[in-house]
Parts: sequence; structure tokens; C-alpha cells
Amino acid sequence: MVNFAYVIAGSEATGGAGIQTDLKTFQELDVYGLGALTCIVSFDPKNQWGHRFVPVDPQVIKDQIEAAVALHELSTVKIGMLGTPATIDAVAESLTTQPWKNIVLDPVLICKGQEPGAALDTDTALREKILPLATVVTPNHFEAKTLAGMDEINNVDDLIEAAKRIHAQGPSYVIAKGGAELPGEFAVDVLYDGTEVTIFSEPKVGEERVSGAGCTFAAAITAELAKGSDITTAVAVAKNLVTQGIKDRVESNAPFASIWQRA
Ligand code: PXL
Repeated sequence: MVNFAYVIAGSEATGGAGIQTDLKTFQELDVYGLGALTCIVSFDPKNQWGHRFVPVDPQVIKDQIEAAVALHELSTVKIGMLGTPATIDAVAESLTTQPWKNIVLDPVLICKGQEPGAALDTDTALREKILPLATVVTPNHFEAKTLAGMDEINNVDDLIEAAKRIHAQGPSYVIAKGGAELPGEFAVDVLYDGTEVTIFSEPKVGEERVSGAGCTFAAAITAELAKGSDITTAVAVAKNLVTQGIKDRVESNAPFASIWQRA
């Protein structure tokens, strides 16, 4: 039996993050992956590896999604970086052309290299048009603060409060990630399903953020949900894969390493 996992995300042209990472994760977890490209990010080695960002034409995004949903019966999708309000409109419109069982949103908010003004519009559009469609959302520390409207998240109780506030905005499941940002020895994630809080905790692997960890985490949850796993199992599998992937990270000529998904 084939389980399909779909992804709508950007290309990060060094393969560390973005749709490349999503498809590698899908493959690793034994689902058939396919995806639509929303934008192309190219780091700039001449400018401290800042992000150069080019959006894909909204009609081309709609065409890609039209082709994929016509070709296969898709019921589980991950949404990664979208990048502009026009992209968000196109994706929201295409998503509503059919029912989905699982819509996993990795709410990638700010990509360095985008104009701050444009980023604010993009955040608002994401919150208004995509967040209400999501069944699962996986904000990191910064995204949790922004989406929950909190000035600070300093401990696990704050992370739980953020997850509850984001849950009130529509998604059935919120997984708020403390990552390397919360103080302490553990990388803690909080799953809130509207009633219960489940804590996932692993010893931190260093204090540095690793490129692609967030993409891999949401992609692994997506793959597991596509196979029919319940959300708690999906998050546990994802947490394991990401922890291992960070241990197996690939160093580069940039001052950051990239996660490697091999299980
Ligand atoms: O890790 C966030 C992310 C997601 N998607 C794309 C990216 C990045 C960060 O660089 O470039 C396309």
C-alpha cells in the first residue's frame, strides 16, 4: 500500500532546509512524497549567507497543486515556507478545492532577506488565511511568541500557555517547540490537543540551532499522520528523527550545520 504525503514549500537551494528536506524526510519514513514549490531561497555567500528570496508566480503554484491533487488521492499535506501574501492567497484557494484529513503547518514567519514590511503582511496573511485551515501547527520559540501574542517565553509553562493561545485560533493540535531557545539541558516540545498537554523532552544536542530541524520535524509528523499514526506517536517519531538528525548533522562552509535525516 502506498501512503502519500504532499508538501507545499520553498526550495532552500543548499538542501539543508525547505522542500528538499521535506522530501528526504518523507522518503526516510517510507511514504511517497510529492510537492509544490512556493519560492526559491538562495543563501548569499558574499553577504553572510543572507537569504535571497524569489517567489514563484501564484498561478504556477495553483497549477502545481491542481496537477498533484488530480493525479493522486491526497489527504495529508505539509505547508512550509510561503513567503508573500499573494502566495498565501494562492495556497489558501488551492487547499480549499478538496477536503484534507491532515494539514500540517510549519508557520515559517521571517526569512532573512525579505523586507520587514512585507514580512509583517505575510505574517498577518498566514495567521488569517492558513492558520484556520491547519489541523496541526508546529511553531518554534519565535513563531510561538508571535502567534500567541506573548512578549516572552522563558519556561515550559510559558510554552504551554502559548500552545493554548494558538490552539484557540483554530488548529486541532499545537506543538510548540522550545528547541535550543529555552534555558536548561533539555529540548522540550509541548503538544496541546485542546484538553491535554503532552511534554516531549530530549537532552539538547549543543546550543546551536541546526538548519532544517524545524522542516524535518513537521515533515516527519506529516509522514506519520499519512501512515495513519495518531498525533502523539507522530510527534514522538518526529522528535526522535530530529534528535538523531541533529547528532548526524553535516557541517558546511557557513557558520551553521544542516540536519541529516538518515534514520
Ligand atoms: O527553515 C526554514 C526554511 C524553510 N523553507 C525554506 C527556507 C528556510 C530557511 O532557510 O529557506 C525554503
